[in-house]
Amino acid sequence: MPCRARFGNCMAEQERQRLFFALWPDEGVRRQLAGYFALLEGCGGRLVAVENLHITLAFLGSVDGGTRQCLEQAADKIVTPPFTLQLDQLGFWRRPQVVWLGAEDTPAPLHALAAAMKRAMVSCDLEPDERPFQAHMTLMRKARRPPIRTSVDTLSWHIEDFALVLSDTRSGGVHYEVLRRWPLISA
Ligand code: 3AM
Repeated sequence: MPCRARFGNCMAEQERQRLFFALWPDEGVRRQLAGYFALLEGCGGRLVAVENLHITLAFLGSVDGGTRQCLEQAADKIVTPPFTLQLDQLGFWRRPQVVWLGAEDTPAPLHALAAAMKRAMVSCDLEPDERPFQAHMTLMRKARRPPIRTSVDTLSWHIEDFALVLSDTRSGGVHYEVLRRWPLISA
């Protein structure tokens, strides 16, 4: 049946949402992540709210309901085993002005997951980021200086799922809402 907006039942065709796939920490990991903020005191930027910390797997942009459905169906088919990410490095990207927490070693399942995300995007007619995936958790935005220390105490984060997240910009700042999670599974 064609969509007629005035009948209010055409969500799939009408409403666009700004979405991304992410690794989403639980409360325990978030508490540990907040411990790294003290190392960024001289960087001069704005700390990311603890409840917003995440690792982006793929930024999807502003998508309509049909595309969201397509992406969810593609995510249903992703088979990647759980893995542990050893977060052990602070880094600074000068141009986007972000300070991030990352890992010296990216586990193979994380590379596989990021690659699967790109394939999912292509299968839903979206253009994935051409740059190679670099796992990072943004801790600070609008940073002016790099952190003094780059090698930091390791946080071992065991990852058992990934999430589809809605990004909603409000007057008080950005708000993220986890819409759905998929468990990581071994073949
Ligand atoms: O995880 P990070 O901080 O690297 O910067 C945004 C954030 O990345 C990024 O998507 C993540 C979740 O919001 N992002 C926002 N707008 C973007 C855009 N137009 C974007 N990435 C690429 N293109």
